[in-house]
Amino acid sequence: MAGVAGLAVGGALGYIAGMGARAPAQVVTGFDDILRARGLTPDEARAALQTFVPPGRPELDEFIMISSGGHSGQILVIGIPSMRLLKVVSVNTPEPWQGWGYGETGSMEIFRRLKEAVPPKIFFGGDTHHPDFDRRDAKYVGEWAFIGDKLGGQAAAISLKDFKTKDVIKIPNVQTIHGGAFTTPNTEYVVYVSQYPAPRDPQRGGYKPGKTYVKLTAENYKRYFRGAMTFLYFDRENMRWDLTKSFQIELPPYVQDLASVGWGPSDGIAFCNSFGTELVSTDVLDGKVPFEVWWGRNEYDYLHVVLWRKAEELVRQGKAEEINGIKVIRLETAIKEGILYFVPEPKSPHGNDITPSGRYNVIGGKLSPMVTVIDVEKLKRAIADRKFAGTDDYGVPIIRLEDVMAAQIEAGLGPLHNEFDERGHGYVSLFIDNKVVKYNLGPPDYTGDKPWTVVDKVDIHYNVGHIATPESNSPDPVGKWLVALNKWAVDRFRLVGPLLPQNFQLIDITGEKMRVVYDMPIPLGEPHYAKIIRAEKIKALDVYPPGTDMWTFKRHPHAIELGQERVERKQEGGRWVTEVWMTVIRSTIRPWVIRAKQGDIIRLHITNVEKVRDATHDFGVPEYGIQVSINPGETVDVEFEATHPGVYTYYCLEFCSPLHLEMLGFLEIEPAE
Ligand code: RUQ
Ligand code: CUA
Repeated sequence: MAGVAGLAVGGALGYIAGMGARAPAQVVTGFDDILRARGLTPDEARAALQTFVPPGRPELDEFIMISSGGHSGQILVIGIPSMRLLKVVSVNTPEPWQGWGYGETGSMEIFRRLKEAVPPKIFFGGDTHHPDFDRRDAKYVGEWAFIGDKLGGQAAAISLKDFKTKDVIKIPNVQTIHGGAFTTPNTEYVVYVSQYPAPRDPQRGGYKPGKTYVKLTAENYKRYFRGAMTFLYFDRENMRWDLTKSFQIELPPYVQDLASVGWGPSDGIAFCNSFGTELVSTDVLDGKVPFEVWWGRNEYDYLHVVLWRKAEELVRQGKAEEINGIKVIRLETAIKEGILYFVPEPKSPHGNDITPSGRYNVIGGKLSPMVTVIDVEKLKRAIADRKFAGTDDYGVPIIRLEDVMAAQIEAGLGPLHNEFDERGHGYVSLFIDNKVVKYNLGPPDYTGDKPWTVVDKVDIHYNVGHIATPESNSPDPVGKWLVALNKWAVDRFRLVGPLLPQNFQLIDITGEKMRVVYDMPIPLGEPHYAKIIRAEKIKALDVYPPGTDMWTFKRHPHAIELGQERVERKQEGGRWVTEVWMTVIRSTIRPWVIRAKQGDIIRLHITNVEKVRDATHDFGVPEYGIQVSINPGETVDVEFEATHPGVYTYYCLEFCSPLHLEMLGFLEIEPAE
């Protein structure tokens, strides 16, 4: 015995000694040693210290960034300045870990409704673009986040109490959307603007997926295709989009692009850019001229100016028609009632963003090196004085750019999006120049002696789209950090194959010179926009109160306590239903045997009776595609049809305890005679 013990000790010592021999200890005593050992410059070391969040100090992430998950159809939650990914919230796409679309009744219901709304094919993808927060007096609140999905033409609402999606809908009468989500100053509505125009039914108007057909000719495009600006009402009590309280404004078939919603001096005004005001021609449709050539012909496109509070009034007066479940203000009505105006803007503009004072809308030129600034005071005056330069082909009044422009700033090539700080600066992303440019605004945002002047530039890597500063596009931004959402990373990360990550770059904007301090790889294509909020505004739950239904935040009608588990087999409308009230707790699923018959509806109500943080259990049924997540305190419903006989081992998928592997049960499905 003694001999064996001796051997073991000798072996262990030998191993340690061997390790020492392979990697001679480099004793690191001070900062300088680390810099030398890692070959870091003092600047790089400073950047590391600015962004580093040591283990156990989560409060050092002062801000939370909610980013579009791009093609994943989801939302990314990122801590700032650490740039650590904290969460992926499933929105438009099924996600197994969160049990989103894998048998849990509420999420299945959302996907069922989306499928019903879009007959050709249920949409399991994504092109999520722009998130926004709920607002009070135009300032971010942080109880809700909203996002739009371009490919799906969908709108989603996410509660920031539990960071779960509560509703996703297909927006009526549109095919794709881009300019959304943008919330109005007190979250009266969430604005979503269509991107590509869709055909309208020549008799009834409106667009129905899988139904509406109009022969594609230049003439029909002009006559029957339309865009739309949608004001969606979100019912925070019921946590559902409510189309009965929403409305839509029909727009000409230009390609509507990014939107913005004003406050303060611009309160009541919603904007969106456009391109493609050339419509389509027979040459385009015959394949002789490509779109990007045809749509570059006009020197100007139109900034759309929509008086949405007035539009709301028109809806109240019954001047909207109900089409496909939403009240629509037809284009003719919008023109006649004076709620829609155009301002010509340098061709193919992109972003338009409101400065903190609410006084200016700053427009990215995309193909023009200019950032064009619209003064809403002048704009309101021009509308009040009916000072127009004519109309477009549909009769929409056009306001002269000279009459409403405050300034043009020569920023550089490819200006896309603007963000702001509280010191009177704007920041614009330059897609072609690969830069972020900082400039002074004008009064009242900036009161110094060099308004509308570029003051700094920094190189980014590479192809920046949106940028984000904390609480920008609100009256209350924080000029501390700027995140550049870069589409290309090229050489910034270790090569992992031809498909490269995107690059979120953190830029310190506190000093006179902007400094890039961090590169964050994003292995999802391609997040468009992100919004950053003061972290203390987010008041997330740590556990749910016992028996909570996440779809109502109320006690679930089928929540039970430990010991109340039961199985009932009964007839319901001519069908057999096996209904089970279950609990999960470390390390037991109760009941651990469920017997049913082939053809039964299996209906489960599973309560996680845990009361401590992080004690989440999962519930999976193999071969039936069931996977749900039950967080501490939560009660979750699962329903599926027992189509195939067999004996199936259901089990918990979270390694929740030492006896996690024993956390299982059997579902016996007896064959039908
Ligand atoms: S827009 S950069 Cu939606 Cu610019 Cu993507
Ligand atoms: Cu519960 Cu593993």
